[in-house]
Formats: sequence, structure tokens, C-alpha cells
Amino acid sequence: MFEDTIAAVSTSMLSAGAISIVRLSGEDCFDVLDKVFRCRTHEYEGYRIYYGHIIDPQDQEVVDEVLVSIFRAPHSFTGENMAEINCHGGLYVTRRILTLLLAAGARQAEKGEFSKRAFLNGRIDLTQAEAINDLIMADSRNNARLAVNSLSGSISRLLTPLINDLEQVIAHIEVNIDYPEYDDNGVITAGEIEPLIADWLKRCDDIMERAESTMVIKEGVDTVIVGKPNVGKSSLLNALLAQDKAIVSEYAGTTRDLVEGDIHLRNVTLHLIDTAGIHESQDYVESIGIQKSLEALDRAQLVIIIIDGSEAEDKQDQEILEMTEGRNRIIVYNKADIRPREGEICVSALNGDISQLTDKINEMFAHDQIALQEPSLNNERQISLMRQARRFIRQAEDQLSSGVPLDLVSEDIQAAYRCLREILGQYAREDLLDGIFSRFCVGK
Ligand SMILES: Nc1nc2c(ncn2[C@@H]2O[C@H](COP(=O)(O)OP(=O)(O)OP(=O)(O)O)[C@@H](O)[C@H]2O)c(=O)[nH]1
Ligand SMILES: [Mg+2]
Repeated sequence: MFEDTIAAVSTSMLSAGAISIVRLSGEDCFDVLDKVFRCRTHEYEGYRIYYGHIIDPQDQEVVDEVLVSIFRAPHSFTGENMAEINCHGGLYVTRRILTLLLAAGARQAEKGEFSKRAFLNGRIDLTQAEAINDLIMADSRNNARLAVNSLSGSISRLLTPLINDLEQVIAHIEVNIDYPEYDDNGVITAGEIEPLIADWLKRCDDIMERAESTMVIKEGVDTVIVGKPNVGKSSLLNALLAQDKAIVSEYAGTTRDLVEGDIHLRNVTLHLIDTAGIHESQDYVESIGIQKSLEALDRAQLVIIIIDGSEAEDKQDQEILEMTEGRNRIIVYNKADIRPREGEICVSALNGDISQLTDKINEMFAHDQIALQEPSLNNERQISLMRQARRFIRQAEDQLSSGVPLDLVSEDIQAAYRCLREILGQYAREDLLDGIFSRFCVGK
């Protein structure tokens, strides 16, 4: 438990709203509240809402008419005594109430401090704390679903069986070494550990594979639209974004800068980049644009190649096809309104008739969607710890097969065990926690 009582405005302070919430947490939270809250009682019960007025204790001026929700330790978000003041959402009133609470003995909360207390008081694990922030920041249905899934503690349920299995083997080896006379459990041998390690590696691989799919859905896919000049790249970008973002003209060489936009499809979010048409150009500015196109092409995770379907393919189209051979790509024939093609992905960017392309993209990422229903690691911190854990288990496997004694093998297993527990924050260091929680909003 922490000494001081913290306070913060938990709702957005960017503009006035109907209601704001000012939050208090800490052992002495109700004493602080009493100094500014005029209510028919000061015997607050948990899970009750109290009606009353916020007053300025200096001159008894009524500041606002409010409802205060009471949560008593340990049955609150932070695990401490908490009060949430629902006041009117004017910026002045909200700020004034916070100021009065600070004058009454509370301390302004740091970013993420409520969640940090919830974590340190054992109410949530670190992956759940991360999920709270992810849910607040989620800008798509997929990301919100992902966050809600982890909020329930699904990552802990995913990892705990593996952590427990490692723990058992570590304990068994330790007992054999420290108490050789104590052999109720028998002596565990290298031959018994080998198949266990193979099974752990398989489980790590499954978790990593799913995490990769999850990251595709969470982070979106860097997608570049390329093709020779005038095939309709900018028109396609505009059609996908349903917005007139890039300049379209009948002149070849219209686009020179990279034009970007995000689109949320059913199964995936794309970060789209429209590029300058790729060809041999004598124009100085256009060739810089083409250079940028080629760099964007290099970085992209998905390449959409556009060919003007109303004409025969030429050498320039061929070159672009060869350049992107082996890449994750979709070949699209545009201007289907002039000449549709059988058996190819055909669109008319001009008419906004692009469903064959969006269907194809959704189909490509349908598999990754499955990751959303299952618990999954979903950020770099978690994934890199998982990668380290896997490396230590692999190392244990190598050691074992080259006949290294079990007490040394056990050290690698222990290192893996620590990495897995650190994902849940069970070994988290203070500076690491500060880094994680400082990305939160104040009041969360
Ligand atoms: N008929 C028809 N015309 C199209 C279609 N898509 C684009 N166009 C026309 O093709 C011309 C070139 O379109 P843009 O979208 O500017 O082509 P681009 O590939 O971005 O061209 P650059 O930026 O110069 O490389 C314009 O006149 C568009 O109106 C289509 O589906 N059908
Ligand atoms: Mg263009």
C-alpha cells in the first residue's frame, strides 16, 4: 500500500463535456473527500453512489452538485480506497475540484499511476495494465477486441501452464541436487527432460506464430501502390480511402511525392502509400519521386501492382513485375470500365469499383483474424521476452544433448522461466515499470 492519496481528472480535458470524473485513490482518500464534499453522511459504504455538493472549505462556496461513487479497499480498481467524483464537465469546474482536492491533501497523480497501483497491489498483471492503455488508444474494432481480450487476463492464462511446467522441472532438479537423500520424487534424468523441452519449444513456437498474426492486425500492414505512370495508382488510393487525397490527372507523371493514408478493411488495416509512376524519367524532380517510390517499395510488407487493363502490357509493366517477383504482392488490372479481364483482379478506380481487390486483401489476412479470438502476446515487450525465453530453452536443449550436468542445464531453464514471468510483470524492475506506465493518460 502507498502512503499518499492521489487525485486526477480521468476524463478528457481537451474540451467541455456534460460530465467529468475526478478520481481519488489512497488509504486516506475518504478523509480528503470529506474536506470538500458536503453530503448527508460521511459513513461511506463501498459500491454506493452519494449525492452532495463540492464546497470550497475556505468560504463554504458551493462549487458543484455531484455524485460520488465509493469503492472500499480491496474492492476497487487500484485495490485501495477510491472515490470517483462525477461532476459537471466544464473545464473550469473540473479543474477547480481537482485543485480543492490537492489543497485538501491529495497529490496530483502521475501518468498511469492508478493502473500502476492496481498492478503493484496485485489487482492486475502487467499485460492487463498494457491492455487498458491499448483499449484507450484503440482506433479500430480489431484493436479494441484485442485489448478487451487481454484485459481479462488471457495472456496470464496462456503462459501460466508453461511457467508452471518449467517451475516443476526446476524444482525437481534443485531438490535432487540439494537433498540427494530426499528421493521420494525419484531422480529426474536427462532422458526424461529431453521430451519435455521439445514440447516447451513447440509451445513457444505456437505462441510466437500467433503473436506475429496479432501484430499484423494490431499494427497494420505497410502497403505500397506501384505501377508505370498513368495506370491509375492515385485514383486507386482515392477509391480505397473514399477521399480525394492524391491529385489525379490525365498527364503521366502527376504524382511525385509519396501520398499516404490508412484504411481499415474488415480483416486488416493498411497503411497505404501512393507513389510516382516508375519509368525512365529525364525530369529532375520526377526522378527524385521515382527514387522515393523505389525506397517505399523496398520497405513495404505488401505491394499492390497496377497495370492499365485497357491496354496491352508493355516492357515497363514487365519490369515492375520482375522487380517485385517473390514479394508479397497483388496484381491488379485497372480501368475495367473500358476493358474487363477474365480471371484477373479487375477494378475501376474511376468508378470506385474495387471490391475484387478489397475481397482479395481480406482473404489474404483472414488467417491472421483467427489470432483475435485466441489469447495472444501483442506488443514488442512481450514478444521480445518470449523470444529470449525460447532462446534459453533452445540453449538448455543443446546443453542437455552434449551431456552438460543437469544443474547447469537448470540455469538456462531458470532464465527462460524468469523471462516468461517478466511478461506478466512478475519480475518487473522499477525503471521498466516507469517506462510502461508513463505512456498512459493521467487519471488512468
Ligand atoms: N477509364 C478509367 N480511367 C481511369 C481509371 N483510373 C484512373 N483513370 C484515369 O487515368 C488517368 C491517370 O490516373 P492517375 O490516378 O492520376 O494515375 P497514376 O497512376 O497515379 O499516374 P501518375 O501519378 O502520373 O503515375 C486519369 O485521367 C484518370 O482519370 C479507371 O478505372 N478507368
Ligand atoms: Mg499518381
